[in-house]
Amino acid sequence: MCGIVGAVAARPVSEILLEGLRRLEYRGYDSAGMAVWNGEAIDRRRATGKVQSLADALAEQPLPGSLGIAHTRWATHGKPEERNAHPHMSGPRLAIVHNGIIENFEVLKRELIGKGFEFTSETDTEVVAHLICDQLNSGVELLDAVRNSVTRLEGAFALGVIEQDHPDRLICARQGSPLVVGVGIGENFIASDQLALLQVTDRFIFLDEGDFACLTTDKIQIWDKDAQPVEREIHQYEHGVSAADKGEFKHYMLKEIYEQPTVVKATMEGRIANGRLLEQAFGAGAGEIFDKVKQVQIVACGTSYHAGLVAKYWIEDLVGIPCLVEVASEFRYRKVVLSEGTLFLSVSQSGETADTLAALREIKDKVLASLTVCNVPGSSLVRESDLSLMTNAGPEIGVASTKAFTTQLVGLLLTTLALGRRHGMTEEKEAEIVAALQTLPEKLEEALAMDADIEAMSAAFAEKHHSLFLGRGPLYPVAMEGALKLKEISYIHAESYPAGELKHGPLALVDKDMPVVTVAPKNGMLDKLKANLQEVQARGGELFVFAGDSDNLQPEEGVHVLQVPDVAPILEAIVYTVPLQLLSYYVAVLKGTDVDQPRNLAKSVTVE
Ligand code: HGA
Repeated sequence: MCGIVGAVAARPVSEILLEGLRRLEYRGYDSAGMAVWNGEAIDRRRATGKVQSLADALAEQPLPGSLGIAHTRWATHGKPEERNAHPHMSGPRLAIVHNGIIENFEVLKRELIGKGFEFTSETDTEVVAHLICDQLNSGVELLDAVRNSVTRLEGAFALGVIEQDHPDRLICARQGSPLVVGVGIGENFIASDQLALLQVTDRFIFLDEGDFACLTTDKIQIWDKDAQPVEREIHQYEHGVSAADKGEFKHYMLKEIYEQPTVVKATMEGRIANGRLLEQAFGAGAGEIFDKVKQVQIVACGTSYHAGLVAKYWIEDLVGIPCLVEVASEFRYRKVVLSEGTLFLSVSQSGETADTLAALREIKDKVLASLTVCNVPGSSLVRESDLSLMTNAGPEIGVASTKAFTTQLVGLLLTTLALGRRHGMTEEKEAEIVAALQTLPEKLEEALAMDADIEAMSAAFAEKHHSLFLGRGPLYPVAMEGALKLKEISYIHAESYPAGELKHGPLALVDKDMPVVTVAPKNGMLDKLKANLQEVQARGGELFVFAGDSDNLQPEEGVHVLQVPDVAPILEAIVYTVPLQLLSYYVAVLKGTDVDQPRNLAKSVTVE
């Protein structure tokens, strides 16, 4: 979602910047722009729509010069119009690009208007340009002017700044939004991610939270959040894998499973600052809407429906308001009765899922507001919903959804926090969940380290025709998702049940040919779950347990136990998904099915 590129070089930079923007297009955006120092002044071009529209504008009126910044915008404050596109300028003097949200922009804007600054856009970003200019006007040196201004900002930002009296400097800062420095020879760059700069360098510095940097053609100076000069390590880019390239992986699905630590981080970036959720990440006016919500109706299909079911546990537990979840193909065709104050929440990878979209169109006028948690900015669901939260998973090529699911869960947990804040969740609770979320990338890495053990375990499934997946609480939808993955790519019949339902029917199916997979974290339900497992064992069923407390669940004849990393309870549903994804992947590989394009299935279900 949206992106920044910047360059300071001895050669013209506009082509480099344009190529960088093209490489960031996959993130989604609604307009693009560029500003370059042309030797006499800072000149700027902006265009709504595709980067190609900007390229056309540049072909007509080029931007020569060797210092520049460029941006693809996904609007949070102000419509996607040319006057709101970045870069934003303060007079002719200074241009900036910004990725993120300035939460206190209204206060700052009033102050700056009071000082005589004129605003030409509706964005939050423009305040940053004028704040810096205000400092410069009172004689503060450029670096200090940027630094002083940044300390006044609340929210999330990655910033690139150029100024006419210092045409040799590219200044940048980050807090909560991604920004990397690309290290060149006699030239240096900034960008929202490495992919944007691979045409000019393969050496990168990852800025830390609160870092501030000044780049010239031959020097990179960095200061940390306490304004202390710091040296940051230069990393060689090694992956050679682009978003739509399998790289070293045998299948897209495996690559996408392995991308999860990175993409869940991307889902949180720009949405969390100083240990708190940024409510405005959902769109303008989100807070006022969340205030009035009395009930949530989630509508989705397939994997996204499972994500919605997990969210129901979170919302009812942590927000304390009712949450209903339904598959879109049912919801759209029946007479639904919704109480006053309903927030319609759609979940979709593509944002084009036909049934979900039809459900939104059907219900839009009968609900308080609509929100979508979606992976494709600019998609129909995003355009037609009042509020949206992008999952930032990047392109998902494998038909069986993996990283889209875990990033949806992160998006839904952020939604839970946003609702919770307006419905009595304490700041401590919010901070506790945010802190847990920040450990998630690392916990997912640990779960991925189970790979070899799961591959070994998969042999037991290759010859089977049926299987059962069990879970309790929010882990029940995780079991549903595990069963769906196995069905989709290995064509083994898999059913999921809340473990407590076993004795009400499915136990009749259990025998030695029915593997039973269980997700069993270390929580209050473990003892109950153990009793359920004994029911299976007593009927000769073979058990495969992904356990949080393997000391308490010992392997024995017919019982296989794999230890899952110890995680905060709120993260269990996300982390326990990973071993189930790996299990279905390895079973499918053993069976020799078409993992990435399973028979009869399509990626984005845009038809009914
Ligand atoms: N809040 C700013 C920047 C949003 C963003 O990161 N877009 O790329 C705006 O609405 O312009």
